[in-house]
Amino acid sequence: MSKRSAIEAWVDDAARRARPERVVWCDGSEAEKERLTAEAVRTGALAPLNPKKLPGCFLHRSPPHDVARTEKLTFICTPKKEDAGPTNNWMDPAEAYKRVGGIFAGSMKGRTMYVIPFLMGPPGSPAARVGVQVTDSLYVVLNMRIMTRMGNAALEELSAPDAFTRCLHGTGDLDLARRFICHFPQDNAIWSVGSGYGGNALLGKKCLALRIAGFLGRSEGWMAEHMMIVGIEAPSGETHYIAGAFPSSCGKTNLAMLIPPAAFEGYKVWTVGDDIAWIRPGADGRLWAVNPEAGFFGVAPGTSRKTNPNAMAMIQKNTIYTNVLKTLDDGVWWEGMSDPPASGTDWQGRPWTSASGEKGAHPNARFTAPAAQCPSISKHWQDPAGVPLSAILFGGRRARLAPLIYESFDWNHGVFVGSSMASETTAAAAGQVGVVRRDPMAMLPFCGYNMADYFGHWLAMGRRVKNPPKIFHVNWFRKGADGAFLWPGYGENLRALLWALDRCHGKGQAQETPIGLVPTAKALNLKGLDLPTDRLEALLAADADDWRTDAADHAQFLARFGKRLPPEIRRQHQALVHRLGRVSTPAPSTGGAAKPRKKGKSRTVKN
Ligand code: SAT
Ligand code: MN
Repeated sequence: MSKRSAIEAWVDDAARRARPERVVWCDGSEAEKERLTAEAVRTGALAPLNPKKLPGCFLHRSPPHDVARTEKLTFICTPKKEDAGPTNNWMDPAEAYKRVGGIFAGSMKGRTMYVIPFLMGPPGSPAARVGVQVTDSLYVVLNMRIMTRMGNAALEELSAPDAFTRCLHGTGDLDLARRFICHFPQDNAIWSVGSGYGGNALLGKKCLALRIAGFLGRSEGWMAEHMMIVGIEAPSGETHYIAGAFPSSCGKTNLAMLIPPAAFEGYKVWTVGDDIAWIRPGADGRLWAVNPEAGFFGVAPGTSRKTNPNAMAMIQKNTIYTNVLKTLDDGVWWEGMSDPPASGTDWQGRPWTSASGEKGAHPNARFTAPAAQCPSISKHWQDPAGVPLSAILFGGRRARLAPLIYESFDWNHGVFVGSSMASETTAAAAGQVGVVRRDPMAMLPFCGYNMADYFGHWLAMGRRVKNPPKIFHVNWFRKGADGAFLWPGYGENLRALLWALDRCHGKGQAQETPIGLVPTAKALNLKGLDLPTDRLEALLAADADDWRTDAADHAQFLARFGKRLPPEIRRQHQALVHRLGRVSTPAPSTGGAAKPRKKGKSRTVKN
């Protein structure tokens, strides 16, 4: 069998089902990009933008009911329901193939079916994986071209004729009643119909690189995580890498591209990835991470020259903008980018004025830009071996509860901390925004199998490596009694990252509390930052009552997994409850070494 024959047979099968007028194989070339872009402009899928201001940039507007991932319509189709677990929607594979197949049948009549071979991961990397997506959406093709290595480059990497993920996508009629995003981990296949948006339709991203890859990684001994990857270069020239899991729209892109505050001259921050990390053990006993993607599908609102100058520089050319406002001179704008223009065309194509009080851009408006255009891109971002991880961060949006940063006691406790993650929901997924939900490892919507087994896999990975990264929890979003954020965030987050790296190197003062190791007030480098002592104390405090309430809520969440929950996670929970009951959580002391408070057994821990 030739390398292409299994792909050809599968594409023929897809074409027999969808009955397109023609089938076009994408090669990933520049000439093809020009041709397809012109076609997208002709059909209205893309609108040209000002070629002087934004060369090679285009605007796409989605129908208003197709602007975010639809988690309710996303299914894991394992033969046994228990294998999908209580946190996933499950559908019997036979039923899913029938239902989705029924909607897909004949859906491309009179249309073109594009065949996109694509590679996730650096070329030549043992971590890289090939997928083939069929789709009738030019918008999807042009986004996949940025987000993956598309075309011949992917076919060259195919290790065996059958070694590709089958990604079937059809736009359908976009009716929510006929929208399904189905994953078949056992078949290495994804069938998605009825949406043209982001994670629902760019099947290399969440569907392959997290849900299917996670399933494969579990049996093959690696991890597919919803993590950005960043390198911090010290003035000495040494660079250390950190991976961080945060839910969608919680600042992974900003963190991966941060600019050090003025007081940190000589530090450089290098971007490896902003959304997904594939992590595997290296021969040296450390964990190594690659970014499987080739571009950034970032949230536009809130992105500005102040919050993320690297992203702003990156998206000035060759970028697809989705659901942003178009200015009168064919530029783009979104809330939080700059002072609003007086008028323009909003994300739904309607005339808009700044006085209207309406949003110009959708809160989940996006830019799709090639990673290579990012000024802070790491020279190792395509390294086949990846980068070695010193630390892993878990974080969410939590107005209360979690301190700015704390360190877990060890790997297993870190996994437990990851399992306890919670965050306020954002516009990246359809549904209510701002409600706190449990989102372990930021993987709740992306875990392709039973999450209890996923926790087990995390625990097992820790046993496999001699020098696992240290695990921290961060919260940039804590608010004071007045409802204002306590921490300035953005570039200033480097201060917390440097404390984490200090801890990895046997430095950095910490205070032991029931929840983990919290920096002493003096341990954070606050040079050049005007942060009143009471704000710092509030940022680092862990209120025992709040934590007891949270532990009870976490227990309820964990109970959903029943007997399948690894005993170690239960044991960690019991230990936390025990510590919280026994020790009153101290507020951090501002006077250097911490003093135990009340009956507490808190102490300063060197490392
Ligand atoms: O829509 S995507 O899943 O691609 C973006 C996100 O939610 O992180
Ligand atoms: Mn994401």
